[in-house]
Amino acid sequence: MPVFTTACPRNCYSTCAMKVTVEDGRLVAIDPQPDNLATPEGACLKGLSYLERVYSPERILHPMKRNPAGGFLRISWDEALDLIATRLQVVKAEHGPQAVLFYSGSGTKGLLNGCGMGFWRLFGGCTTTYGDLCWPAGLEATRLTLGDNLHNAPWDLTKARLVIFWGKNAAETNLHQMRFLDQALEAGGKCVVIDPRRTQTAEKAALLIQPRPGTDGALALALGNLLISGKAVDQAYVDAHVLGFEAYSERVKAWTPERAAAICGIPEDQIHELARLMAEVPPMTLVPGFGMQRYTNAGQTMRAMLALAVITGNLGKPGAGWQYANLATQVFSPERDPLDFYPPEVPDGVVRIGISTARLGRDMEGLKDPPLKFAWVERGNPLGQNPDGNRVRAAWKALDFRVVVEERFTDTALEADVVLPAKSLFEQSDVIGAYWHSYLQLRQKCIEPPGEVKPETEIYEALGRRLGFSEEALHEVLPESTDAGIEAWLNRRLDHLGITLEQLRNGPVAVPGTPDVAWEDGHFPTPSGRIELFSAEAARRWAVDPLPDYVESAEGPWTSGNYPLLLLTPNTKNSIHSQFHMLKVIRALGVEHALFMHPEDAEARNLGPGQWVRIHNDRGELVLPLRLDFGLRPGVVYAFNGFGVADGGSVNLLSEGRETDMGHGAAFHDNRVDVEAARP
Ligand SMILES: Nc1nc2c(c(=O)[nH]1)N[C@H]1C(S)=C(S)[C@@H](COP(=O)(O)OP(=O)(O)OC[C@H]3O[C@@H](n4cnc5c(=O)[nH]c(N)nc54)[C@H](O)[C@@H]3O)O[C@H]1N2
Ligand SMILES: Nc1nc2c(c(=O)[nH]1)N[C@H]1C(S)=C(S)[C@@H](COP(=O)(O)OP(=O)(O)OC[C@H]3O[C@@H](n4cnc5c(=O)[nH]c(N)nc54)[C@H](O)[C@@H]3O)O[C@H]1N2
Ligand SMILES: [Mo]
Repeated sequence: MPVFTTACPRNCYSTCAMKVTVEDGRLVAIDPQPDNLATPEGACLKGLSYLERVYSPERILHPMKRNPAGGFLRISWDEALDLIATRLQVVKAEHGPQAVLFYSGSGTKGLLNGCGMGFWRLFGGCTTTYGDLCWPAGLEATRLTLGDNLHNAPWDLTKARLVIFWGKNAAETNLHQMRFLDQALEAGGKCVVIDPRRTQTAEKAALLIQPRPGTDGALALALGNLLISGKAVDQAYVDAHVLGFEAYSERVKAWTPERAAAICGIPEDQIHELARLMAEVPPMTLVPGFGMQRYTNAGQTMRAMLALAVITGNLGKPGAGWQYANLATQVFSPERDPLDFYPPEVPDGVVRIGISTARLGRDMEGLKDPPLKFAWVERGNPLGQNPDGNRVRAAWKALDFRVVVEERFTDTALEADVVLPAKSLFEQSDVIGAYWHSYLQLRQKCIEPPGEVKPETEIYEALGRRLGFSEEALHEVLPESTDAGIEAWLNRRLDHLGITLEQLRNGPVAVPGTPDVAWEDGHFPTPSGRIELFSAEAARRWAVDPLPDYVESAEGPWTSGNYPLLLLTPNTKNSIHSQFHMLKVIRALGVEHALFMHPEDAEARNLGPGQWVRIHNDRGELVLPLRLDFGLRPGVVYAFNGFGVADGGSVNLLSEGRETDMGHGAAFHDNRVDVEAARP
């Protein structure tokens, strides 16, 4: 039976290598591919559930058209493409190409994803988004400080003696990291977790700090103060590499542990204890997650946290560092760098990069000259995953025509005029990178697409012909759609690295020249060439204080209005956003959309477990069953993101469309609500 080496392309830290067995053209087994040293144990439950997902009866296998009487009707590819081409020509003639919105999400990784924008340029242009829902505040904070986003190899964590998971729940979102943590702990290391929730990761912690959401900046500044006054600074490292240490020292003086404890709502002792660990247990690896960078003060918070690794000299050494994002695999140059989150200063005249993805609904409604009329969505589910869901839905419904390329009926696809069936990861080859390890991997074609499924490249090719584009023009932006054509296209992308597709077919290949220890050479590509605790660029670009600072997050203040509870909407183990949780094998494990609350808050509202509750604020409401969580910080509630109308509605019906202070991210967790019994 043929066995293929491939890799999971989901937007996830682990990006696991897998061995896939195919029998009679059907996937029959998924096994570990141990050559990826970051994921030798193989895929998680989600990865294993592809055996169900690919053949799920819920999968869309044919083009579908909205039925005016409700639901969708199967149509032929010819009818679907003719309909779309006609609508596109009308919109272009009446309003110009920029009346078309091209929206792409993070549903899958791959170099071929770049073809979409190539097609829309050929069309004459379009409108698209800037910013990103995921991680840009942290990326930008790190880039401003260190000059780039790189970190030590995943397995280097075994050498750390103090590991701090700060706003990261690796036990659920980066499972493979836990094995390296266990090895560090077995060798005598200690783990600290900082999270308002007592997560699965916290079960490994010697110290759990549960700050009030959005206040980590104050905690970090107080820790800086204690480290300096306690003489825990690595002065030689600071003298050699750091810009702005004096100014930073002055800044943190005002941050007494007492003041920070009051803001964070934590015992002062915990701040002293953590400072003592940071001073006495080298090497330290800080592992910040994406939790605290989903607030309006996120970038400044992340800068304040990163300063702690910098002043203690915990960079450029084994077992030390700041493990936020490792962009070593960003070695390809697509048309527009996916990490270029900023709207361009000079419009390019063809593509209007005019919508902040964090404010999708409001910005879509606000566009003029031309207004938006048509939308094309691929790899994304904006009606479920973008903030201010009601506003996004209203803006979406106000369009004349909507096309969604999808595997299944998401909240967004349910509101489309035409839904085109999307490939799965096993049905077209592509090369994928990662953001935790530095392997390039081949996401290899193992089976033929089922039903009438076509990969996006083929959809664009067929649509382009309908629109009258020449073969020559089309194939400047798209590969030939045969397997050989795709492979030749991918091989050309790999040329400059001296890596071939044949090598990748056998297993993951690390990007040449990536060391296990980042920043060992002490070269920091910032404007000054030094680590910038003081960043003039931060101040100029984002209008923030040039030093790390604590500013209250938008909905953070203790006294905030009518809505007393802070709603967090993190990720959960057996789902990736709006993917996986609908599968039977996953449901069997009890994945459910619920509101989690501390018993004290439930008691104060006379609510009990299992009861249906209404979670509400000025933006929207959601009715979910209540679950009690004794490990949660009182005053904080949470519900997992990723669920949609089929399970009662997305948590984003409650979130504001609001950007982070830097990087044009989305401040999802900056979100106040109240909860009451739902009326029967
Ligand atoms: N199983 C699974 N894995 C995934 C994903 C998934 O959906 N499911 N998604 C992938 C993607 S796209 C991403 S972005 C990553 C995200 O993975 P993580 O980096 O782990 O991020 P989150 O789950 O957003 O939040 C992490 C933790 O931050 C905490 N938190 C929230 N607010 C604060 C705060 O103010 N301070 C502190 N200290 N903590 C806070 C939350 O309680 C949560 O436990 O995971 C990736 N991996
Ligand atoms: N409230 C709240 N909201 C959040 C977050 C949060 O923490 N809280 N987290 C945010 C984060 S970190 C992220 S990354 C985003 C993720 O949000 P999105 O980028 O929208 O991601 P997904 O739901 O993972 O995937 C969207 C769709 O892509 C489809 N898809 C997968 N592969 C392919 C393919 O090859 N082709 C096509 N055409 N489609 C495909 C899947 O079927 C899925 O329905 O959500 C964000 N939303
Ligand atoms: Mo994300």
